[in-house]
Amino acid sequence: MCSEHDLILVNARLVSMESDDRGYAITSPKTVTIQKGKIHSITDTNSTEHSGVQVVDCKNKLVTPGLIDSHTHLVFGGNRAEEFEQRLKGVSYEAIAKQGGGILSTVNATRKATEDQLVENTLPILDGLLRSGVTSVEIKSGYGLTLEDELKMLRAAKSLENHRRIKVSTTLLAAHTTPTEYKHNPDAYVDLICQEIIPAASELELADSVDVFCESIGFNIEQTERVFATAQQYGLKIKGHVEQLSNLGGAQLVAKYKGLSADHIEYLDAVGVQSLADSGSVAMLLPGAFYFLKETQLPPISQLRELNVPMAIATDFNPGTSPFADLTMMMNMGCTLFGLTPEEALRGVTCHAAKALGLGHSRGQIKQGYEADLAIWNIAHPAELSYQVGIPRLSARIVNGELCHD
Ligand code: DI6
Ligand code: FE
Repeated sequence: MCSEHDLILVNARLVSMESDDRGYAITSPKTVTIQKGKIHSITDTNSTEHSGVQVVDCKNKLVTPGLIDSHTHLVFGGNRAEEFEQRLKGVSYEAIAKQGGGILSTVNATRKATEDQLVENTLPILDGLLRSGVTSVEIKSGYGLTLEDELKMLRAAKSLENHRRIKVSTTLLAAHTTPTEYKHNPDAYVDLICQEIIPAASELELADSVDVFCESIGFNIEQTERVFATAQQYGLKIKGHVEQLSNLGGAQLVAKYKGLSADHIEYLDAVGVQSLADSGSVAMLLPGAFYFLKETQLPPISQLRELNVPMAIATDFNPGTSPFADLTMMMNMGCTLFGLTPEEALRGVTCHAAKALGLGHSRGQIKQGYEADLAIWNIAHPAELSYQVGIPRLSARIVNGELCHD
């Protein structure tokens, strides 16, 4: 875990993302004092005279909460460039999966890799995210699909905190797909998940949440519910890959278990939207996968908006459907492809993303008592974060009160 620091920011124009109804509410230049990694005070004085503590003069730059990438599959072996080639010759993602390619080819490469090799493979991808202002990232397992390999992935994910200034939340996604050895008996694989993998991940404190790919090429509703019920028994939080390629009613199941988020949700219907509104779960939008798979079914943004369902945006970085390690690019896609406003996009990678990780009380806003995870930007208006792509706009990140020039 990152150590906790004292720091003082002066002349910081804050975009705190504190309240949902005040727009960006950009402040006049403020002084932010940080003690032991937490925001201690926010005041109007902007003297640079502070003895004994590192002072950063933000020179009236905009400061947002550090961005939170709340849905990724960052750790895996190999890559899938050849499958990309195949898909462009007309073979569908589902057809490739059915032929044993797709996720299963990454499973083979991931099983062969050591924990250290997985970390090595991940660091360049993580560096891409850091350059887009990310200070917290969620990382799922799901390419190991044995007890040992799933735990290896989770350990690799957690150990990234020892290599970079980043906070990692881990999610056990053993129910990503049925491994070949259980092809003829997927229920027995669900038994393994419930009887061995979830208990071990919980006992070793390697996972914060449990996720299931609830889909025709993943797990059906009954199997998904068995995994959710077991996760709940072990005190783990619940997330679901639901209604991505079809509508199986997975979002309602997430809602039934008071899950943190229902993710993808292109095929979410009105009943599903209502269930998320009732349960307080976050709607996780993943425009990278939508774009890369050339999907046409749009998530029901206006209904989600109408019922005030918090919407998060994440990269879904993975080797098959979203090879994009830039969270601000996802903000752009959230706006251009899904019709979000840039303000909604910023909420989607700050306060709502924190909520999707169960961390809304401590991250994703610039607020007294919150963790001092911030991003300082060379921009004049917050909408620029969603507007232009490929221009390095980040001036610096702050993680736990520590200034990082990556
Ligand atoms: N949905 C996705 O888009 C990713 N996983 C999932 O459940 C795809 C993962 C992959 O193709 O490797
Ligand atoms: Fe995903």
